[in-house]
Amino acid sequence: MLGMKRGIALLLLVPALVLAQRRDVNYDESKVPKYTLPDPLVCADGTPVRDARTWREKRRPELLRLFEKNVYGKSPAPLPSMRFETASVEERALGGRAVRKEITVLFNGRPDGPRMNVLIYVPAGAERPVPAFCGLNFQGNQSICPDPGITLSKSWMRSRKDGTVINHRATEKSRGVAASRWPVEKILERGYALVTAYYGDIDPDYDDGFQNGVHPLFYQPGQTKPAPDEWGSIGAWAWGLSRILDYLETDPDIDAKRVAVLGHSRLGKTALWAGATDERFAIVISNDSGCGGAALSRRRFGETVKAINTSFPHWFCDNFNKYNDNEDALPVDQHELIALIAPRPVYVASAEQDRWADPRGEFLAALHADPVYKLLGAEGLPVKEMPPVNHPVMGTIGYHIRTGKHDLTVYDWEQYLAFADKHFGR
Ligand code: GTR
Repeated sequence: MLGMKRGIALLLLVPALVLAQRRDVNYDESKVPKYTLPDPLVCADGTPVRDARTWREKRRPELLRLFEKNVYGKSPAPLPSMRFETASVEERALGGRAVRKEITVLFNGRPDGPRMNVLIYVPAGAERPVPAFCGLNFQGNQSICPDPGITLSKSWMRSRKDGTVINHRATEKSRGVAASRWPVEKILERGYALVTAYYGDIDPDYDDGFQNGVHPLFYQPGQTKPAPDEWGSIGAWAWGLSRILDYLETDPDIDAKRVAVLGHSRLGKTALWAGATDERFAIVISNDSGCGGAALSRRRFGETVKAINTSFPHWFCDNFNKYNDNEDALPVDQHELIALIAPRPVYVASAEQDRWADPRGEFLAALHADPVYKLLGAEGLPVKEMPPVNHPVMGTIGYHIRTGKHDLTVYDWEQYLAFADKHFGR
């Protein structure tokens, strides 16, 4: 009884706490505290990194371990029993403009185990293998395009008042609801394949103590949840992107050496971590990823480490909680996450009204990753100051801030297509 009362009191308290937090968020540039960023080109033992070899052999592995231990947690290797099954192929999808395929990834090889449904559109008539954009979606594969041939997701989803998700299951009404974020025909016309999967197939996005999704497949005897330095949900989603790439390496239609990984918001954080941990991703694109993504944690502008750990206790590893209101103690900051992608092309995008994600902090992280790109002989970021809105810059590091709100838009995609054309030599 007492437990129940406490439960109810907590239930009442949590939204109040979240509100209080949102009220004292800092949106005032003059109130950004003074901070010193860790130098990506100085090792933990003080050794300066003056050549590519020291970066590759010493500093890069060290930074990767620091991010695993303190931020996202360490992810396991895939199970040898993992299997791919072709669920459907339609040679004349989208009025003949595309081949549509659906692939099931059985994470432990068993049909009753967790599975991910991957949707692939390959441009019809293109010379194959083609390069691809690959990213997770928020509301099921059927949400990205009104194509009636896409299998409706049966996975758990957050219910929505608009009738697209009822009782945690997607409805027919959800077909194409996210189409503005996925300009499929434009991507195909430009000669790229599009590869996507629902992020909840890998791990449903709520705090259940990691009893569902892929985490339990990897528990040691007696283990019931990830250790403080083991993967949270972002780690799992990024791991899932790598499993999609494992499949793409077996698909003769796709050039797996030219796959750009992209994501919006929490899935932008995920795309960056996937690109940092898996060097097979040739280009990495972060759309409005914010705190725990491209934005510098030490700025404490908009969403903070404490705010994100409070609202989403399952996204990062448990050790990340040590940095709530304690950002200066972090042995890394997010510019070093971008640096882990070097010298591969990376694009960071912000939106003017998306102050919660700290656009300036996202730009500065890209800027402070630049020395690593330069050390490795890449062009890096071609500017030193934040460009005006709607003025994209594209070196090996790309950046734009566009007008408008937190979203993934056709404008964003136009820049990503141009960036991929540039780097894939098209
Ligand atoms: C917000 C969260 C952000 C961002 C966003 C999203 O509530 O605070 O960090 O990830 O969700 O993913 O849409």
